[in-house]
Amino acid sequence: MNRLLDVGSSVLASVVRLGAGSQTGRVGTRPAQRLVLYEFESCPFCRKVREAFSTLDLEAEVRPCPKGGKRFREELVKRGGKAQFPYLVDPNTGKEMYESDEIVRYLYAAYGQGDVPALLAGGPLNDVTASMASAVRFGAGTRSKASTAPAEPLELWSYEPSPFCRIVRERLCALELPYVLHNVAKGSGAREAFAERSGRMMVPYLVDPNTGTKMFESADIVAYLDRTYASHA
Ligand SMILES: N[C@@H](CCC(=O)N[C@@H](CS)C(=O)NCC(=O)O)C(=O)O
Repeated sequence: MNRLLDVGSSVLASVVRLGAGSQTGRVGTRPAQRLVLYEFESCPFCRKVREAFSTLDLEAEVRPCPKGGKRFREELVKRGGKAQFPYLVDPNTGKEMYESDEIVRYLYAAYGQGDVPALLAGGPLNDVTASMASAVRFGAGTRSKASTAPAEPLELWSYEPSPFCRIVRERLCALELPYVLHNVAKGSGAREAFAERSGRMMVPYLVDPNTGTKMFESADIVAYLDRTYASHA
């Protein structure tokens, strides 16, 4: 896709969702262990859950499940019984669940302050705008592309509505690359440590422990992911 159209449509996706996930808020108890999320980037229901993760300043171990993908879809069917996304696993409480609205309510009860903000609460308007955000991205991050599985999950510093982070998450998703999602929205308690570690406060930032790669710049990251993991049969 032409870069201008790519970035412009990604900005539009965030505008349609009124920037949900750009700022932390109503943050509560911190989980001892990272939560696990089966999802795919363009799924509107998964989007609402990722927005909640970003707003609640939570990290996730993301297992991308694009359509046509095998790596984690089959794992989820064995685990939860069906291929429906999103699916949350909380190793801290042993809870596992389908249904985005239920997941968002659970996250706010366990790791927020109870109430769910209007922008993330259930309701047709939120589902429609979350779907519109996928439509303006032409469904990027929906279908799998053949790839080699990494031995270790990658790590991405991101926040949900960043147009550049979205472009990277879409590719991680299409390639079914598992990754640790470090959310660093405005107000995040993780920002300072991240800036110290990476040298500047800018996202997306990718660390690939499999190759020792550390990099900024969405276009470069996407090119790196394709070069390193996409199958070129
Ligand atoms: N009511 C569910 C709807 C979830 C849903 O319909 N997810 C779609 C993706 S957007 C799905 O899992 N489709 C099956 C598939 O992708 O194979 C929720 O809010 O979580």
